[in-house]
Amino acid sequence: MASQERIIVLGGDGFCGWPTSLRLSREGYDVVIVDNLSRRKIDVELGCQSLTPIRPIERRLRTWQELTGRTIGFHNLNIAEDYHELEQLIEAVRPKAIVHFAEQRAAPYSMKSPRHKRYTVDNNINGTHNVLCAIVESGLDVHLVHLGTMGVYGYGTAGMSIPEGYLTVKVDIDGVDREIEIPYPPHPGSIYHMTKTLDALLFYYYNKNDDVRITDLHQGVVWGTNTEETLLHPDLINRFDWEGDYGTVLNRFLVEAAVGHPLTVHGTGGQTRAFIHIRDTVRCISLAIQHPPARKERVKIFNQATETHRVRDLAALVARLTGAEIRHYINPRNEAPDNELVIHNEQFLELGLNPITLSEGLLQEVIEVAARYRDRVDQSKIIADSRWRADIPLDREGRGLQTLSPITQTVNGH
Ligand code: NAD
Ligand code: USQ
Repeated sequence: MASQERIIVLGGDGFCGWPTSLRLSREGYDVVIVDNLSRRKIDVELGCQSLTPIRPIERRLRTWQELTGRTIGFHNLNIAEDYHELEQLIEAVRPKAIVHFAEQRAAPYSMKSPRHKRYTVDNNINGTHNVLCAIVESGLDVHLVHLGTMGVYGYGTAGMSIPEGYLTVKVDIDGVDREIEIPYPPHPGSIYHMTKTLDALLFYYYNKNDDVRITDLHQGVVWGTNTEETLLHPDLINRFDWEGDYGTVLNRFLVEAAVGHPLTVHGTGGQTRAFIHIRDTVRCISLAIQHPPARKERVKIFNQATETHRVRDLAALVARLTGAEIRHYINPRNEAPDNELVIHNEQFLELGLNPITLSEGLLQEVIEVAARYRDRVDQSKIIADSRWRADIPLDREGRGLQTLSPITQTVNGH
């Protein structure tokens, strides 16, 4: 890597952005974080806190500087609103790449109310558009690396493997069969996921019209909490979401087990999702920065996920490791009760990613973190109370598998 290469990390105070910023700094990049700390404010709105005691950003950065001698810059900007400041920052920093994590990322939060739907759309779409527009206005050749989601594809695969972004289809052109590649048809399952499909259209346009070099990482559900760098000092600890809106499924099950709450399986637990450990998230982003698309190359899309699991299998695994009770709740979401999911992810493997897969060692590590901080969990915030439609009843107790199927069918129409 050439010395003095700079990277701007948008959303660098968040769950994926913080460990990525540390990793990139350690690799020798000059890192500048932009974050409006909205995620910390949402904790206040929801009346809960990260399982782990995260420090203020200023203290995080001071401790990193004391430990490593490396400085990470910080700018408190709202990328969805502070366009002029963002554009000036890009011109001043002249980054090799911008890594874009700065979006409202919880599907349940995006479905809570009309206000939350509108906030998620305004924040995510304006933010992404401002970044693209500012790159073009700066006149610089900046590689944009965006964190997207596997959820843009939906989770129904019609019996095939989900390709990395582009689908090969056969069409009849003037009576001759031709194969063409088209962007995979979007099939979002929440307002949040929908914003990621709209982001993809913005990328398509700015890549086509302005030759902006873009990598879109379609990431699966992230689990785990620590990376090599966040383990260096307690001040560097990563955030860990567990409550009903932001907590993701496997991390939630591990916290629920630690506090003696039943594991909250939504519906039958037949949903299959793609997963990645946070340590592979940071590796993948580093690899994506090292392998930018060529100028005028189309948007490069990677599936950033290393394995797939069915929700009820994850619950069974956590129950076996911890003795936790499994309980089935009416699914608050409008999603298929069962799905198969097979994905392609060869591009990162070819670049040298050696994937971390679900192992008892790594699960134990998270179980230990959960046990250490379990007093910080307010159990009344565990059940997901955001529902995809007003006619889905809120289930605080868990109805049991016997009564579940008819209720799910009536409510969700599946
Ligand atoms: P997070 O909420 O922990 O971090 C997002 C950060 O962006 C926060 O620090 C927040 O304050 C900041 N931010 C939000 N809007 C902003 C704005 N307008 N201006 C400036 N800063 C803003 O989320 P995360 O889990 O780190 O996710 C990061 C990205 O990765 C998201 O785009 C998400 O869609 C994607 N992703 C996450 C997961 C996961 O399981 N966590 C999985 C797949 C994809
Ligand atoms: N689920 C449960 N019980 C729970 C929580 C979730 O059964 O207590 C189920 C959900 O109903 C869903 C599945 O587990 O079927 C995954 O839910 P999740 O909350 O772990 O993940 P999701 O809402 O899809 O969103 C997360 C991140 C998001 C990212 C996405 C990747 O919050 O930012 O985009 O994972 S993906 O799922 O591949 O689209």
